[in-house]
Amino acid sequence: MVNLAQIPPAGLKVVFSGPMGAGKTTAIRAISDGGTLSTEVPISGEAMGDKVSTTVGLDHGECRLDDGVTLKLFGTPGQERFSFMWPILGAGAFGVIVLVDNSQPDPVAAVAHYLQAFAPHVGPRRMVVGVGRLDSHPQPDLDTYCKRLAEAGFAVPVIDVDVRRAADVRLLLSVLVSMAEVEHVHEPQAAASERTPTA
Ligand SMILES: Nc1nc2c(ncn2[C@@H]2O[C@H](COP(=O)(O)OP(=O)(O)OP(=O)(O)O)[C@@H](O)[C@H]2O)c(=O)[nH]1
Ligand SMILES: [Mg+2]
Repeated sequence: MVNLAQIPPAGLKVVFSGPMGAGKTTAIRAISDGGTLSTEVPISGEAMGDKVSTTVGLDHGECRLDDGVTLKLFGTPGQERFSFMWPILGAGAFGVIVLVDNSQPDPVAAVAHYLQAFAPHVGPRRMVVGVGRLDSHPQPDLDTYCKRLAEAGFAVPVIDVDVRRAADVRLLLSVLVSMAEVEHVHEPQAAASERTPTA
């Protein structure tokens, strides 16, 4: 795991992003240890299944991984008209989790769009992708994601998730934190000089 001595007492800031309805708010609610902050308003257009509200500011929650690492979780709005919030929330982040709903049109392109937007804040090795609804919508499959994202310059882990389940969200977060340890082992100089972000 990540070097605990380098983690600031306030914890590591992790951002959940991805398109509208991908499950950012759901994921933060599923995993947070205490209460969460949400900025939801009713969806003005057609409802998306059982989803009746959308984030217009941010989500916030906090959780502690099994190894004691505290994570401060921030969710972005998915709608492009609120994209001004993305760099605000991405600033100083340790890592980013991009969620996507596989039932939506061209979800791989959507993921690439969000990876592109957040890479300047965290670098390509601090991002993980969670794909939802693969059970009901198996295409594109995870291999297709990995191949197309690698072609776009993003060699990131891509994981099958149901963000309503805390265990799945915990897995995404654990993989993200573990990636920092890989950096640490293989790039000691880079790891030593990297920032130790807080919220
Ligand atoms: N059936 C099914 N529903 C899911 C799954 N994952 C998430 N959902 C549902 O999808 C919806 C996701 O909504 P939100 O969590 O509000 O999505 P969001 O990404 O925060 O959306 P915005 O804030 O509008 O950008 C919720 O109603 C979840 O219950 C899944 O794997 N299967
Ligand atoms: Mg939301």
